[in-house]
Amino acid sequence: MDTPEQLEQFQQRIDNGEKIEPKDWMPERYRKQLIRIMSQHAHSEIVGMLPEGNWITRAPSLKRKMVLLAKVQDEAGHGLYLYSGTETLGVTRQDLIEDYLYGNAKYSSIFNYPTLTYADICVIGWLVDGAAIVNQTMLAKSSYGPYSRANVRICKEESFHKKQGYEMLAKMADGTPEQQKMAQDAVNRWWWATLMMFGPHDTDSPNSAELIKWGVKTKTNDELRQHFVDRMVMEAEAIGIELPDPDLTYNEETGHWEFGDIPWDEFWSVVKGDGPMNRERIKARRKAYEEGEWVREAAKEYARKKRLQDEKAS
Ligand code: FAQ
Repeated sequence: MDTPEQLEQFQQRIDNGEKIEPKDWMPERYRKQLIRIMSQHAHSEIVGMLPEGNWITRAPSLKRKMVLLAKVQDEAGHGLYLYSGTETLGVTRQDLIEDYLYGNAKYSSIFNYPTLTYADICVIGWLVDGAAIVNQTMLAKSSYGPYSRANVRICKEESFHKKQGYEMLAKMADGTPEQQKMAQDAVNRWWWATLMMFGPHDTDSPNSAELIKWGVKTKTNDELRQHFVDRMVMEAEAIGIELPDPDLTYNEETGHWEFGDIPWDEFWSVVKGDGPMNRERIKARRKAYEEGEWVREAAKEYARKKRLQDEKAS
């Protein structure tokens, strides 16, 4: 049981801006919330390789193929830092992955949409990585040391991802009428789904207040979404792309762009497993996990033999 004194001292550390490290005392609920958010983030990075991986063999040039390969590989790396970070909270990677593949653990709604043309790859870089950076720059200031440090590194890489997506989209938007149409069509399909990545409105977000009190999140879902929209309006305009929202209006008083209603029914349907690609994504991940069993076994055996050898040698 967490005592009131322990909770008070813990809150004091958070309010002083100290980082909490794995061996420090923490409330059980703080540990549980971190496991939830960090593992959801890790699963998202891994499943997020699928929509883009779909286009590696069909990239339009060798240069684009190399960039996309590097990007997808970076996402795998992010998943690995995040699983390692989550393991510092006393859970095993295997349990986390199995909870996601055969249980109830969530991953980001955004990866349950299909990538229909190469313009979708440009838009994932620009919008999806762009949204991820806004969210994860905030998480880089998180109170939990390992999560904060993982996000610092992730954001550096995501920043390259966003730039390559924006550069490709700018080229397409300045290309032939067919390319311009492809670029606009991809933005039209991904815009609302990207706004949903930030999670429900603050009034419908059961976790936000607690996460903010404990410094895991330092901004709310709506604050981050607004920051993202304000940036994207300028970036879209600069390359001649229209955002598919007739209600986008600049409010002189607040200095922010107001936007239309987000289709929340669609969001909750995707979160509950009924999005366009949910079943296909989970099937692909289960197949990879089950077919990789022998690799995990071989790695474990190698580590066991190496440990025995090292013990003998010392
Ligand atoms: N999708 O109370 P809140 C990336 C759930 S990585 C699915 O507001 P919270 C890199 C939420 O879990 C993208 N479920 O929750 C990349 C909760 O359910 P629960 C992933 C969602 O935690 C780029 C319920 O709704 N990033 O893109 C979503 O305070 C390109 C109520 O919500 C992270 O995971 C959603 N969008 O805020 C890779 C960052 N939103 O668990 C490849 C870490 C909400 O109570 C290519 N996570 N839910 O049953 C976070 O920042 C937060 O967890 C939020 C949600 C903001 C996602």
